Amino acid sequence: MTATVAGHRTYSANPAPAAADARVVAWVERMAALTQPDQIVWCDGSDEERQGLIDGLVEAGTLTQLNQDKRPGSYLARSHPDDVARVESRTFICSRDEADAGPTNNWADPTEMRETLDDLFDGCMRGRTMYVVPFSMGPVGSPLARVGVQVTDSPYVVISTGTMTRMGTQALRQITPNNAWVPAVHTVGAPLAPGEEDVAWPCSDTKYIVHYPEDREIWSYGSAYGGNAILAKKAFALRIASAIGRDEGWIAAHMLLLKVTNPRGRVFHVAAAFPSACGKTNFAMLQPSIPEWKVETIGDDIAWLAPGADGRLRAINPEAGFFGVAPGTGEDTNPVAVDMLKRDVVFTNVALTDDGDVWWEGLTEEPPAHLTDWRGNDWTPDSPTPAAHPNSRFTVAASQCSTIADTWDDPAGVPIDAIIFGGRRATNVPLVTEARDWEHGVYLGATLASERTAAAEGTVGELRRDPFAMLPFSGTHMGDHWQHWLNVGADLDRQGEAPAIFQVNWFRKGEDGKFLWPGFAENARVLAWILDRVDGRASYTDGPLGRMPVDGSINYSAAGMTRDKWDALFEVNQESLQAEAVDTSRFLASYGDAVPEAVHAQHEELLKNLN
Ligand code: GTP
Ligand code: SPV
Ligand code: MN
Repeated sequence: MTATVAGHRTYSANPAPAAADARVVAWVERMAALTQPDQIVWCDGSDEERQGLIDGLVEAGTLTQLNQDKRPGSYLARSHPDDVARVESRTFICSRDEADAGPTNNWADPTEMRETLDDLFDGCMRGRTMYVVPFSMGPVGSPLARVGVQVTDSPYVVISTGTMTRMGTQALRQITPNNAWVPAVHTVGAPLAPGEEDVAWPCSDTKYIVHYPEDREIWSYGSAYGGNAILAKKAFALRIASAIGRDEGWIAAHMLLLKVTNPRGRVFHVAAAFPSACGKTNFAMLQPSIPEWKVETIGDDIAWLAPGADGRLRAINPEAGFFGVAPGTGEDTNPVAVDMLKRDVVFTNVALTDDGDVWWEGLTEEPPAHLTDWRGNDWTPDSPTPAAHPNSRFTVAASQCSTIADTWDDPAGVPIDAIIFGGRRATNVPLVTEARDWEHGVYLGATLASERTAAAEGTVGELRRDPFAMLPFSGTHMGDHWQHWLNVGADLDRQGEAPAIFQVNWFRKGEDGKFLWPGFAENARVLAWILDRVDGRASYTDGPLGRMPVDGSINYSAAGMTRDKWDALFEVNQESLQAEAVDTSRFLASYGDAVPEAVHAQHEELLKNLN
């Protein structure tokens, strides 16, 4: 059956499944009338549906099937060379009041933005199929889970969302007349004229990733890459969720989640916030160099933290898969990931070997003699550019991870014992410090800084503030986000259940410009100290930046470290810390009166400690 819509295009009438809530059906019809796709497909999340989409993508040239003996069920996608990472400059928080977006977000008036987008989306899906993709963030039916529906004209985005979320009919059934759901509209922004040949990676030079925090609504135009397009992830689970969480008393965090069992059998759960491409996936899949400690994976990118009925902070991983950075993933750095990527993976922008397998910088020490690079060009080890794009990624189901914890999808979440903040810091920040209390911990999170990576546009290596590793992901004023952390912590504290907070830095460099700390598996020694602190077993010494391990409480020589290097990792350089504190004063001033009193007080305390 076809129906006539705006203009003179026709499309199959909305074939909504019986499970669909009337509001969803009406919204899909409105979106179809605006974007004018040739047809509408409601996704059920079945294996057959996924395979059908993949077959279509192979035919369209978007995906290349890899050598099925080497990588069964796996495919390579090559994006348009200008569509390779998140675009922070085109990401908008359109709160009604500009002050609610804060100084760190791009803001636009929601009424004006809606007009702009209505024009832009008018007919944007012509010649394409609109997929309706219902999804649950968090275990289906969990009180901590939230649901959304994305419409998209990108089958690549559909299969990615299928891996990254609980997608399909089960999620759709969660939307009933009285509960909230998040609508997300996505287009690659490349309508096809009748008979026009498609390209392998349709996208547009014009890009908008727009959030309406009060309406809990997302609109994205022009990109098919990662967080720009898989709207369940950063747009929903962080930006919109941070606004929902602020109103409902829970926290959306850019954090990995770990389950750790100590040698005495005590189980801990840890949440850690590191900025993009700063080691969350690595830490989430840590294989401890101290084998008496067991580390299991719960999540690698996003955590939703909610105070539980028992007074403890509980966490779920709202995702169901990993969209991980490929370069740097090798047997030495992340053997769990290497093993996880043996089958059923979609790789994007990595290099192709001559025998139909994948390669990226860091997978093996020796690069193959010949490759096809991420742009599809011949590549040899002499080539001046990397074979894989620095932000090339793998998309894989969490269930494929050999270290996934049996509780990773517990609908009740897991209780958090320790919170860690970390960044890429060549100087100043010690290997590990413990905050004196929750307010000091919030100060460490609020003033977090890190060197930029390839995960978004911008100059790699440039130091910038990335409070709570949420700079690109907050749907609220960042100052409100800090206050929210303080409020949640104060409640936990009253019940004596506030998790301890720590700061780590795997990336401090020596005078030779090399990393001082071996990192990766050896990070387990730091994690063990952290959890021994929580367990009341490890001693500390007070420093101006917080509590540090006493001599002998971390066996650094077993990690191959010299005494000199170890001391350098904890060096407190008064002069350069004072310079950083001056910068922090400026940073806090840029937030005006939105800085919580407790954050100011912590800053004053640091200034005092440094004198
Ligand atoms: P997003 O998915 O972008 O949010 O990032 P992520 O934090 O999950 O990033 P990921 O774990 O993929 O970070 C990868 C980068 O961090 C690679 O360049 C790794 O080599 C580097 N890395 C991870 N752990 C360590 C470590 O302990 N030491 C050093 N030196 N580098 C590390
Ligand atoms: C990040 O940039 O922090 C990511 C990748 O996790 S993306 O989903 O593209 O935002
Ligand atoms: Mn991330």
